[in-house]
Order: sequence, then C-alpha cells, then structure tokens
Amino acid sequence: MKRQHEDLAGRVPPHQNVVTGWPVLHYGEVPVYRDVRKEWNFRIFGLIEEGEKVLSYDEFMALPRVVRTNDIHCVTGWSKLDNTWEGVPVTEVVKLVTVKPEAKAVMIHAEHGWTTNLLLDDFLREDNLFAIKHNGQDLTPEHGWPVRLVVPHLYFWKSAKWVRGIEFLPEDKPGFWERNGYHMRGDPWREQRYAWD
Ligand SMILES: Nc1nc2c(c(=O)[nH]1)N[C@H]1C(S)=C(S)[C@@H](COP(=O)(O)O)O[C@H]1N2
Ligand SMILES: [Mo]
Repeated sequence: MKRQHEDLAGRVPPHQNVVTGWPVLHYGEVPVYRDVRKEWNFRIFGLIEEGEKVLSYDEFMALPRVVRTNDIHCVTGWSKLDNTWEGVPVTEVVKLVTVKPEAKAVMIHAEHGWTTNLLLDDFLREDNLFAIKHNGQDLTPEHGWPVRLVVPHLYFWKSAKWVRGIEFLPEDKPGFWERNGYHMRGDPWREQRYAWD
C-alpha cells in the first residue's frame, strides 16, 4: 500500500508546496470589459498561410471543448492539485489555420501587451487548453476570465491569463517574464525557474 506522501512525492515537483486555496498572481491590472462579446476577440497571426485570422468571442466560445484535470505549479513555490478545467484544446484552435513549416515557437499575447513564449512542441500538447471554466465555474476576472491558457507541464507563468492571441514565430523569443530573468522553458521537474537554471 502506498502512503499519501509517497503519492504526492511523484506528483509535486521539487521545492513546491501544495496549497488548497488558489493564489492570484500577475503583473498589472485585471482587465475590465463592459461588453466582452464586442471587446474580446482572438487573433492568430505570424507564420500562418492565412497571414492573420481573427475569431470573435462568439466564434471562440462555439469551438469544441473538453474537460481535463491536472496539477499546476507556480514558480514562486506553490502547487495546486486536481484542477478541473473546461476549455478549447490548443490543437482545436491551431486546426483553424495552416501553420507554415518554418514556425518553431509561439508568442502568446494577453491583454495589456503581456506575453509569454513557448516552443511549438510544448504548445501543441494534447493537455494544453484555452480554459474557460475551472472546477465547473466560469473563470473569475482575477484568474483570467474570459479565457486563459493552461499548460500544465510547465511552470504556471506560461499559462497566460486574459489571452488574446497566438503569434507563430521562426524561433523562440522571450516574453514578458522571460525578458525579466525567468527561464525560457520553465520545466518544474527540472526546476527551470530562472534564466541561469
Ligand atoms: N496575462 C497575464 N497572465 C499571467 C500572468 C500575468 O502577469 N499576466 N502571470 C503569470 C503567473 S507568473 C502566474 S503564477 C499565473 C498565476 O495565475 P493565477 O493568478 O490564476 O494563479 O498566471 C500567469 N499568467
Ligand atoms: Mo508566477
């Protein structure tokens, strides 16, 4: 029989502490929308054959959704287990465009110009979602409403809140925190916290 701390040892990356609440962490202000259906849209651009594709709020919300449960790990040291997300798989969104073969990375664009970068291999994973609900409820404004990215295999700063678009790039390039000392990739199992790790 396995003891609980042994189960957790396999699930919680090094130097992380499990929390039961859900801390709120971000740089800048929580966006306010007066009419989200008119003010929010989702832009796909960069190295795609179409040049640019823009989805309205209604179009985005009508995309096929899945429900997935996973753990999240913040670089500041907390992990939150068993989060159930409902959202649109990243692969469903990317299917809407033709990505040029020279694309190697993406920049995720969020409200107010906040960005984070991912290699294509990290971005196109089956587990990654554009999440709309957490544990059955719409995301709250401070956790990214109306849509946030969830990339569970990397530190949680890669999971952009208030996401507004994907830019396909020929090479990896640092986003907001990555320009400010965080690691380019951010694998919690290898403790890739800072640029020098
Ligand atoms: N748009 C945006 N997304 C963001 C951030 C941010 O500053 N702006 N911070 C990141 C960081 S550092 C973390 S740890 C998580 C925190 O998400 P939470 O507040 O829902 O816990 O959001 C990530 N996504
Ligand atoms: Mo973070």
